[in-house]
Amino acid sequence: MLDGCVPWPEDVAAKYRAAGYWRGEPLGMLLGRWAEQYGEREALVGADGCSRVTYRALDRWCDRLAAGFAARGIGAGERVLVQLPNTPEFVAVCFALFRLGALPVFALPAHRAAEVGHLLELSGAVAHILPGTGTGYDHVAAAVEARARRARPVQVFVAGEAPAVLPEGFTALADVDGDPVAPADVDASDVAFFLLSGGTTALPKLIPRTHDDYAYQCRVTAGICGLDADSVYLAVLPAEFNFPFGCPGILGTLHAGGRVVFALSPQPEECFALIEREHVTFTSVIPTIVHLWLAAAAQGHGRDLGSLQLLQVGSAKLHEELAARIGPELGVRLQQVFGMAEGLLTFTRDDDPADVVLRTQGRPVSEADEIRVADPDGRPVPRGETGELLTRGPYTLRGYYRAPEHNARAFTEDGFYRSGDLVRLTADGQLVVEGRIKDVVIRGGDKVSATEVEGHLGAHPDVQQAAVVAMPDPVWGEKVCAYIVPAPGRPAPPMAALRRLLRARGLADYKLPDRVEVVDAFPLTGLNKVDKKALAADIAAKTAPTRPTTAGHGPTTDGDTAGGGGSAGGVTAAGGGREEAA
Ligand code: OOB
Repeated sequence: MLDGCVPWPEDVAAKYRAAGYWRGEPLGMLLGRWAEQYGEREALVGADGCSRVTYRALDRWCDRLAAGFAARGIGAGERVLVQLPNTPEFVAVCFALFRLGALPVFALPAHRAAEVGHLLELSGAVAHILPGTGTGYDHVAAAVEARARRARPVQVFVAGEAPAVLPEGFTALADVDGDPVAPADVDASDVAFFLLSGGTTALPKLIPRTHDDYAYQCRVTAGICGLDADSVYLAVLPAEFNFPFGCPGILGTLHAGGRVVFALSPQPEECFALIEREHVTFTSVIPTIVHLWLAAAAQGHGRDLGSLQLLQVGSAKLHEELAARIGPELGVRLQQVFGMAEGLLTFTRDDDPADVVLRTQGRPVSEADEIRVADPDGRPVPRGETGELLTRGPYTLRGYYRAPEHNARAFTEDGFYRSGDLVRLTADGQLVVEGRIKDVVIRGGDKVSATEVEGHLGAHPDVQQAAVVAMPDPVWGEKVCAYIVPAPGRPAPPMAALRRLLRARGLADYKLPDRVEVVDAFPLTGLNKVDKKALAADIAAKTAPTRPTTAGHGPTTDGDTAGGGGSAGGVTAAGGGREEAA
């Protein structure tokens, strides 16, 4: 296995192979098989409806792209940062790299210089594939600037519409082409790509996913969702995210011979038009998008959504009241999905009673998934009681990439991953998410590490100390609230200034504080740590619809309301925000 990754113990791996979970089939080879099976059927459709790619064409496209990458020195074991919008090109790039045994490292299009720089560094990537013009952010200009500062320059490939003249070291993805070469000898038990962790640490960790484990995940979830060649999947969430990529999402649909349609934004105008035009049968979204779509449905959108059968909702807690509106108001079957880039997935099932679908996050997708609900000492709690979710199984990692110290804390000695989620199991084994102990804000579906944002806020000269907590929000579930203790004798910086600072430091927009609270001192726990629970309770009380505000100097919004943008393609459900100039 790739250096820096933690393999499953040999006896466990042998068990997964014997049970048929791991079949020794590399993902690049699977595409070849799908092309033989499904030939001239359509595999991918771009949002504009003009780019339509059959299985056979996709197979050829990947071969030529792989040859072009190989000619530019990209080979087996090398890492490539992939940061692309939802387009057919994204899939072609992934499979071209899989065929070479090169490893995509998935970044979100919303990521900026700070995240991109860290990921290039941590992964040791030799190349970065990024979007051209028309995405609302100049990724090319940012890459030019970053290149000047970087000790080790990487090749840059520009997808979509590339500027007419590209700087030295930049290549238009459209020019990457070559006559197919013999595919690399890829071991399916080795790493195929890296997903990003939803970060408890200041900087995201890389999650190695193997060909074997991911192929299994796609197959098993496609089976549960009943996918077949008539399935049409709408990729609404950013494709680099585990949920749309393979739960069953894009890869699960291709495995079944169905069609994948790409949406460039989660806005109902775009998505409903695509559902109608392409007869979409299923999609996966976050609760914030459910809010958006229900609001549009209530207003009457004039689109025929009759083809849509299944709506998977996950990545953040779906409240029962919202869940209950999905069937009646959108005319689709709801499936709750709890998941993590690290592995474990739980789904509610087609034949579950309404109660289970509306109130639980379902049960594991694999009979080999092991779940332990543990107390703070790691001892299992009795069934029905809440504790931390620990898990291991045939598609759950055994260690983050190049992170031995963190791994020692994040995994038990017997290989269970400590998720940081607080859950309970119902009498019939359904998982219910009750909260979390990890220091993460789940904004829409985006995971924001409190530690990361606190570090950047602390860089402001007028900030003595910062603490970031989740603030309840009716549409986003949670938003980012920063508590600030100003430097002695200094005025508290206004929120707009803090947001500008974080942006200038290259942080993705979805991590910027939505609200800033100024206090003289932080409440402390018995162990003299900042009592974040107390801060979270304070902001919850202040933002509760009926209760008056309490302590503190109050928010420093000074007329500046944070925008609603999320990485989920610019969800603006919370709307009504005026954004300060960048
Ligand atoms: C998905 O993956 P990540 O890696 O972005 O985030 C994982 C975390 C979980 O540990 C949990 O804290 C939270 O997101 N989460 C949920 C949830 N699904 C995920 N919290 C409450 N309810 C849910 N249904 O978010 C992800 C990956 C694959 C499929 C679906 C979601």
